[in-house]
Amino acid sequence: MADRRTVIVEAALLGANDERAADNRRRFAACGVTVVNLLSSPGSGKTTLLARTLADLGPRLRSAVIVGDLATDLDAQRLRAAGIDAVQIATGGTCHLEAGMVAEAAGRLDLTALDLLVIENVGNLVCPASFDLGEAVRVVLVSVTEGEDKPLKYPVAFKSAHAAAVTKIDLATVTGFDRDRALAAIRAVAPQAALFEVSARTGDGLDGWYRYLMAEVDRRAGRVRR
Ligand SMILES: Nc1nc2c(ncn2[C@@H]2O[C@H](COP(=O)(O)OP(=O)(O)O)[C@@H](O)[C@H]2O)c(=O)[nH]1
Ligand SMILES: [Mg+2]
Repeated sequence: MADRRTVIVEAALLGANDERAADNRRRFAACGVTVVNLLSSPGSGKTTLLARTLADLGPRLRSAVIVGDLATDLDAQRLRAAGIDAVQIATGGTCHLEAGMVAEAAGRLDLTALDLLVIENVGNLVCPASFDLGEAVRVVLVSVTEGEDKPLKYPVAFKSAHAAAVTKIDLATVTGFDRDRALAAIRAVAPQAALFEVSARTGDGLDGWYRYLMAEVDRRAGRVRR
């Protein structure tokens, strides 16, 4: 009985979230903004990659970030220090962002003035995977310091991703990172995902990642860039 009640409550929660996510998706499309939901464990390098990416693409792309954490606005402060418009959501203990929180935060931005809105989700490879935020593109990061098996252990986040990036590749040698095993693990659970290997520190691999993002933005804006 207890189990059945748990399942029913979860289904209702997810159903309500899905409706709000569908509202968000319509609103984002109407404003012509490409929305990316960025998922990873805490510390995989989401904020660092975003700060560098959006600063580098700044001349070509109007962007902003909604960032979720359990507490503090430290990430929003870091992003603003890099010249990026950022709105912080403090979830107060909730381990993921929900579509309603994103709707409220998006209301504080002029969406029509943006090409790209990135949502940095709460650092967690489990809960955020189940909550649609209304994004067009879902990206999951896994760093070389986390071990090669994480995609196999936390498959839901990878299965639902349009793109996956291995981060901190500048640390691969020192951590004894087994690249072939890691890429095979990602490929096994996320054969659909575009795959990148990047270092936000050295800049390695960022070109391909930038091309992917720009192509996603241009596709929605109906532009062809050469
Ligand atoms: N060596 C190296 N360290 C990185 C890289 N990206 C992030 N870091 C470091 O990893 C730590 C966590 O990064 P952060 O961006 O806060 O991760 P988040 O929790 O996923 O947002 C910080 O100390 C960063 O300086 C990278 O490409 N190379
Ligand atoms: Mg962060």
